[in-house]
Amino acid sequence: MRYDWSVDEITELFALPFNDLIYRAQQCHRAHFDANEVQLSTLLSIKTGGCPEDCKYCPQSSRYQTDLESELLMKKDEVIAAAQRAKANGASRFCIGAAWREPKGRAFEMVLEMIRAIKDMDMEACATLGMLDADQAARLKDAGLDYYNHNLDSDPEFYREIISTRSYDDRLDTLRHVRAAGMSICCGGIVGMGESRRHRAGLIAQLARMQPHPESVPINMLVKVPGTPLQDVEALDPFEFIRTIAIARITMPASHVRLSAGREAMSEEMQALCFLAGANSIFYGEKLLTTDNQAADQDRILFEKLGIRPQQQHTPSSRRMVNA
Ligand code: SAM
Ligand code: DTB
Ligand code: SF4
Repeated sequence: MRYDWSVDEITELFALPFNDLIYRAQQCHRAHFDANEVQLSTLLSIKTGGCPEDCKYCPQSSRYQTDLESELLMKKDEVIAAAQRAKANGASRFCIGAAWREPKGRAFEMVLEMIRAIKDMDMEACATLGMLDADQAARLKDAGLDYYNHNLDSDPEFYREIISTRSYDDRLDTLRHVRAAGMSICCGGIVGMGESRRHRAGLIAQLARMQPHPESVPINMLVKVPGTPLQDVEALDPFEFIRTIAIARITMPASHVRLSAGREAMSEEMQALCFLAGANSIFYGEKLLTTDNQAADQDRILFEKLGIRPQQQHTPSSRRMVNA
């Protein structure tokens, strides 16, 4: 496994003929995974909108006028019911998200209870709650959390054009706390925000230089939400998105690369090319956090056409014993 990828080297991968790039990605993919298996994660926004941060892509920032209604923290019973539905539909991981800069006080305690309840249902649990300190990371681990999602979003240079209220180093600090607490990391970014190819290479280099690599790497295509500053940004060429997936696969060969936000606007053929390029995880269910996702029925039809199987759940009881 390599952890020394340079931005130049990754830029060279971007410049390969498409067929050569996809062939290399398939070879890496097949060396580490069953190429016909895709992991399914279902998202739930447990605290929607009203976020103090200024991420220019995000409908949940209180700074932008979007159609989104802010909501209070969900009740534990509602979260359990949603997790049960996700499990019944075949998802192996349930991921709860909150529009916070960081978790605080009583709300954090309630999230810990939600995580314990999800773990009691024998599902993998993931959360994305903003920045964490070392103590919060340890408490999430103690509650049974398997994965923490915290994205780098872009390379350090382009990042400054997208977010001013939280630094790149703040993000790296949170990721260090997650790792030190013994949780798996889900970390990726967004493309299609008007960044250059060099910036995309810089994002992949940041992720691929993490040692160990993030276990999950979500590659999001920007969902352009009216009212956000990025609402009118020029669309990214679909092949450039597929190349980004392929390069994530080549540079982080044993990680799950997730074809994440933006699937609703992608053709079946484009999604199939993403799977061919090495994507082996998706968000599954009608909604992402606040925007629409491709319907589960359509996913089932697409999987059938492509002969793809959902990845079976890990044996959670053995995992719990490891965590104990
Ligand atoms: N508030 C927490 C934080 O940002 O750390 C957690 C939730 S936040 C919504 C999780 C991630 O969703 C962001 O880091 C970003 O990568 C992704 N995201 C948000 N809005 C998006 C959009 N319009 N298109 C694609 N991805 C988006
Ligand atoms: C990730 O990388 N993408 C997900 C999840 N991690 C939390 C979120 C996508 C959000 C898309 C916009 C929305 O639905 O609000
Ligand atoms: Fe807040 Fe997260 Fe949205 Fe940024 S991405 S505005 S931190 S909810």
